[in-house]
Amino acid sequence: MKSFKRLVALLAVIMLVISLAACGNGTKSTVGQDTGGSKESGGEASGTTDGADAAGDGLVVVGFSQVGAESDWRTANTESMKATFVEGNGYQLIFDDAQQKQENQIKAVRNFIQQDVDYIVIAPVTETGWDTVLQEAKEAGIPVIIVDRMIDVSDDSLFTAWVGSNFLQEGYNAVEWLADYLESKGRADEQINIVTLQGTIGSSAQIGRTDGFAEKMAAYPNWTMLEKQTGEFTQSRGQEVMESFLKSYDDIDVVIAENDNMAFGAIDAIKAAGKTCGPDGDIIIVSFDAVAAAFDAMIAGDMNVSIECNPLHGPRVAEIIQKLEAGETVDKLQYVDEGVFPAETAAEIKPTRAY
Ligand code: GYE
Repeated sequence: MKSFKRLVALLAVIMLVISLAACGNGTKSTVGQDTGGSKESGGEASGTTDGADAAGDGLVVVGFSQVGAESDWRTANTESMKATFVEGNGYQLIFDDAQQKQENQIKAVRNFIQQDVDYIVIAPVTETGWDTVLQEAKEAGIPVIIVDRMIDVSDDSLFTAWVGSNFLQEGYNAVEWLADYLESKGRADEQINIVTLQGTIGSSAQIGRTDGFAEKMAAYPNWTMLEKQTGEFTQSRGQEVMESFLKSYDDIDVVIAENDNMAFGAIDAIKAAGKTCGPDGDIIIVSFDAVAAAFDAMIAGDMNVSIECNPLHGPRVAEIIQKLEAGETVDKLQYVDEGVFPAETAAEIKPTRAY
C-alpha cells in the first residue's frame, strides 16, 4: 500500500511538473499565508478553498482537521501547525476547527478529498469511527497523517503515520510522582482519597491517562478512587465537575485533572468552597499538559505537578511530509519524549518553555 501511495505521489509530482511547464513559468501564484478555506469557528467543514488546487502553484496542500479550541494545549498545537504550514515553507494549509465534534471532522475530511489536497492531517477527537471516511481518502490516493490522539481502525493502511504522545506512560508518570510525593511527606501509609476529572471520553488522551493511572495505582491499596467524571478537557466543565465532587465528598486528598485547563477550573472550585490546594494546601493537584499557565499556577502555589504533553507537532508532521515527498519511508508511529514538572521546579523551568 505504501508503494501504491508513493506511486500516486510520484504521478502527482510528474503532473505538477508538466502543468508548470505548460504554464510557461514555474513561479508560485500568490496564495494567502493562512488558508483560503480556514473556518476557525464554524462547525461546518471548510468552505471556500481559493488556491487549493495543488497543480497551479507548486505548494503542497495540507488539509488539517483540528479537534477544536478547548484548551491551552490545543491552542499551542494549532499555532504550531499554522506556523509550520505556511507558503514560505512551500505549503498551503486548509484549517478546519471541528469544535470537539467528530461529525464535523468527517465532513472536513470529505471536503479535503473533494478539494484533492495532497495530504490530510487529522487530530482526531475520539479513537473510533474513522474506517469509512479514511477508506474514502485511501481510494482517492491521499495520504493521511494522524497527530496527537490515536485512531482505532480495522486496517492500519488507512493512515500513513501517526505522531503524538504516549498517554499511558503519562498516566504511569502521574502515579509515580504521587507515590514519591506522599512518601516524601510521610503519608505513604495514609488512606488517600482521589477524584479524577477525565478528558473527552473515548479520546486517546483520556483513555491512556485514565488507564495508566488505574493500572499503576493498583499497587497502592491505601489509595481509593472516589469518582471519575469527564470535564471535557475544558476549564468551565472542570470547575463544574469539581464543584459537584466537593459537594459529594468532604475528604478529597488528591485531584487528578487529565489536563491543565480542567485543573484551573478545579482550583477555582476548591477556593470557592473555602478549601486550599497545592503544596501547602488541603488538596493535591496533579495535572497533565504542562502549558505555560500551569507553571504560573505552580508558582502561585495552587498546583503540585503537571505531567508534560508536547503539542508542537507542526515541524514533526512537516518532516513526515518532506520524507514522503522525497519518496522515503517514514516510521508508522512516532512518540514524543516528555517529562514531569513538579511545583518546586516551576520557577526555574518556566522561562525555558515554548508553550
Ligand atoms: O491534553 C488536552 C487537549 O489530546 C493531548 O487534548 C491532547 C489533549 C490535551 O484538549 O489539553
